[in-house]
Amino acid sequence: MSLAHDHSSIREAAPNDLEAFWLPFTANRSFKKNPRIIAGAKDMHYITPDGRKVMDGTAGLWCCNAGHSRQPVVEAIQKQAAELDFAPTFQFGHPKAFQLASRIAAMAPGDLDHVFFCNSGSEAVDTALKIALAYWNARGQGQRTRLIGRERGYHGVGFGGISVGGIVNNRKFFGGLLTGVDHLPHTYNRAEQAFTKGQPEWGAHLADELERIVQLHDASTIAAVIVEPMAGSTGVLPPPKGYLERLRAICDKYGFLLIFDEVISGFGRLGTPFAAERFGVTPDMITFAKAVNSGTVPMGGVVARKGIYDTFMKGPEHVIELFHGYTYSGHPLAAAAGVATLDLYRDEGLFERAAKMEEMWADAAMTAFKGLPNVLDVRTMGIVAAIDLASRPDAVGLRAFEVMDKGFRDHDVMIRITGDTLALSPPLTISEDQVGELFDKVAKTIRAVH
Ligand code: PXG
Repeated sequence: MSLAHDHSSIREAAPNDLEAFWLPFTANRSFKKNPRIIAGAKDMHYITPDGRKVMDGTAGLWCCNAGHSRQPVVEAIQKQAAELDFAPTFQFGHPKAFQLASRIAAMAPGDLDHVFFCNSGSEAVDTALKIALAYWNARGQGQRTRLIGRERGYHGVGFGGISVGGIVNNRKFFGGLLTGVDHLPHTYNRAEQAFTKGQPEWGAHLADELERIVQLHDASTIAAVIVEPMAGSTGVLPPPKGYLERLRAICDKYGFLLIFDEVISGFGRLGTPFAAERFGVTPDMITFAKAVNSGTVPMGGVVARKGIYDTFMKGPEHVIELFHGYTYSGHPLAAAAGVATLDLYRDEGLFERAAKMEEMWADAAMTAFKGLPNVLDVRTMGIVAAIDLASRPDAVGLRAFEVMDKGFRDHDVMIRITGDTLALSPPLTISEDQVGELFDKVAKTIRAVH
């Protein structure tokens, strides 16, 4: 192949051909007929190729908690790329990964003191599940292999995550999944909970279903229970009052490890560093990703309690204690972005700001959306709001899809959807005026879609 030919094929292929990129979790054919392209971002806004400012109602995908393209984070990434682009963390280390781990451990409650890095929420979940299994092995209880998840749970898209997860479409096409998994029931009941701000009163008893699962499988076979403290992806389900406490108590009774998947709830989304702190329930492991560096460079991780880490730290000292890790675990760019982002969160008091704004956010959401056409429920928690729309009988998901599409094209707002639920989770830098503007745009869009 001649060089000239090479060049022309590159020219032909880029930048206007949308075919090659198979978009994730996207209706590809519809998108490619009429794409929604984003070319830039700054603070609270995305910018389209024709220069239109679109308000980011979703912090990207729940990740840009500090707002977009913040100067200190941009500079930290640039500086790191010039100084140390990559270094292995298998048998070597570099300063930023240690720094970031210490910072995260300090933010996590109790003796959640050790941080294992990976590159996404999905990897974080697989890592936590593997640590749980290996932990019981190390303790001579290798028969504890069962993993308990929850209906409607989202734990990413790895085989471990979809196995313990409870989103039907994420599971049903992908074969037999992990064996030895069982599920708690989800906690949503519209008749009991509709239009609740924060934690619903009804539903704590659903944690007792773990006792039923114990009766079926026996406690000696169960390694860990994993839940999102506030279910996010399924459409935002705050935990019923007392639910997480009961789950913790039952796990303690039988010795199960309790894993909180905080990929969405971590880093200020609920007004505290982790949801564990907000709910006053300390899990044995926390998974995180997304907002650890405000979504700038792929990164995820697991924070484990001291007792878990210590269990592995035995035997000959030259022998690897946990046979697990990723080439990019603790990648320098991701770690540098993480340290700079945590500085921003601290210096701007963004978590405290979110906590203070929560009441106003919740009141404004109820005022803006309750009573609009097709709205069946509104839920809020931290700086998160979800709006359930009635499904069209012949096309589940289409009404929300049209709201998302119209919001972007006609009302300059980015909205996230799952089924017929709209989810809002803007950067934590949002001002009170911008909350009003955001809800106004979304309400107008809901009214415009029939
Ligand atoms: N756990 C939880 C609780 C999540 O919310 C993951 C794991 C997986 O993370 P990665 O980085 O592998 O995607 C997630 C991801 C949405 C939405 O709109 C939510 C996620 C991702 C994309 C969209 O609800 N959550």
